[in-house]
Amino acid sequence: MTALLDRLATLARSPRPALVAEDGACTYEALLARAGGVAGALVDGGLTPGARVALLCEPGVAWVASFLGVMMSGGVAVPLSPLHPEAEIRALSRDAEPSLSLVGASLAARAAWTGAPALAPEALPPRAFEPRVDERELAMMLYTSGTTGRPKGALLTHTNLSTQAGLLADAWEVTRDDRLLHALPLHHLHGISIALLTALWAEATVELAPRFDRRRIWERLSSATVWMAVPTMYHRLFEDLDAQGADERRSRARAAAGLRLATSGSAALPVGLAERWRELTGAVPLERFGMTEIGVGAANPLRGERRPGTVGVPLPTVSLRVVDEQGGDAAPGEPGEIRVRGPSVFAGYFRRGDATAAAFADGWFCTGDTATLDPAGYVKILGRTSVDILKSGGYKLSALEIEEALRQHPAIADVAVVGVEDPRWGERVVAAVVRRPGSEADLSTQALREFAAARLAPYKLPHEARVVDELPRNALGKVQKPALRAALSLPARG
Ligand code: MLC
Ligand code: AMP
Repeated sequence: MTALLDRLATLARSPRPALVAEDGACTYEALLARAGGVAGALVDGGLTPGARVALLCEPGVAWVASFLGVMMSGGVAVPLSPLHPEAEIRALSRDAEPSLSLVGASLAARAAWTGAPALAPEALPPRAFEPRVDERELAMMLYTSGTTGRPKGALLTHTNLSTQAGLLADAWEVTRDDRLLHALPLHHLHGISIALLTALWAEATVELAPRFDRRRIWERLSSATVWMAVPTMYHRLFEDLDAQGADERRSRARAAAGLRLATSGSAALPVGLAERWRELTGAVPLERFGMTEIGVGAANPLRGERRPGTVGVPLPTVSLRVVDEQGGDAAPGEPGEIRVRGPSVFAGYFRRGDATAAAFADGWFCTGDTATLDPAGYVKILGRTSVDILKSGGYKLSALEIEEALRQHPAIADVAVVGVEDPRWGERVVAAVVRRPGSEADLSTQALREFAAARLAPYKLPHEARVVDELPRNALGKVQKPALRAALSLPARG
């Protein structure tokens, strides 16, 4: 058995509230019976250990029961997002080749997009199910954008998920008395593993918001003890706060100050935003650094000194180095690449032995993040090594994937996508396009967003499109993105 499933098995009779969501509320006992129903149905449906199961549900009890059910069945959960357009679900499903899919009743019309026989989790009768799963087996595959046009499936084992949940529950002292307000998307590590599984590990209650709705989050914060967010959410919360009258601002400040813990991750938290949260609540958010492939690597302490502008110190069980260009450990304060080793590091990319091999050096996972380590061991992230990886609102985006989608436009001869620093999104996605001679099509930002929306999730669409005469290229024909930024009078990144 696995540590996480073992722990959940001990909660199979727990009357404590596990979830409060749009599609209902349930105790641990009810949640695990529903998860058992899903696991049993998958096994009855012929699922073999290690086979992939696509998961397409709105956030809610059905999503969580489905996810846990796949884990219990020995299958590999492949969470897809209701935000994804048809073309993206079909492309990811072609890559994942799921044996079965679990598609929520409200999304039943999309079941065919997964290319697999679909079960509706709401229709599966609860039952007791005893998992027979080994720690080393795969539990989940998450699609992550990278320096190739197509997202890659990152494979996470039960050990990865158990280690992470246990580590974070310990580090953040999460207990059954906590109530986590959860508004993160459920197709990425932050929402699934860092937030949801950590809370379930500790038998805490999770309030799953159907989406990030600023007003509703402010309303619900007063009954939560823990809030986990990406920096853009903090920015959006302040935008909404600033629009309120004095009384409402005071009452919201009281709600936020009542939280035991507010964390930030997935992108850099601007120091000014951290300080505003401190003014409001008395403490800066606990900032931590993570990645789909490694889980949370470093975190500021719950009780010790939180240093704004840093992501804290490596978590126990995480070995973290900052490696200079010569491949040795960088001196304190000197920049280098963050490399990580330990039980939370993933098992590799699905059917991409080449990419997996390229991601490791001597057994260390190479994050592509540039950072310094100070003498006290605090990690400060300076930026990323690749210009083609952007972070907008906490989502990792591949410039190449967005370029590929725009290149399908008949009036676009050439295109390059760059990230530009932005107070709300962290980075804004700007596309420079070259018009095909003779074409008169509308290449405005709105027109290109509408065009690309059929191919890409809404958060991948360019915030801005600029028509240029040509793209600056070097002698090898590679677009010079720093020069392009300068030509567009966009500030340099980092
Ligand atoms: C929404 N939009 C975005 C966007 N999010 N555009 C660019 N980047 C984004 N991140 C678009 C919408 O489609 C919409 O377009 C317009 O912006 C306004 O949408 P909204 O719904 O009002 O935005 P909002 O709800 O405020 O969304 C912001 C957000 C969301 C922060 C809630 O982006 C989000 O959930 N981000 C979390 C990403 C995440 O979980 N990353 C974790 C990766 S794991 P239009 O055209 O309709 O106007 C990881 C490891 C780790 O990184 O360490 O955690
Ligand atoms: P993802 O691939 O979506 O899991 O995103 C992981 C990436 O997010 C990391 O490689 C970092 O670039 C970035 N990231 C996560 N947390 C932080 C943070 N606290 N500060 C800066 N960057 C972060």
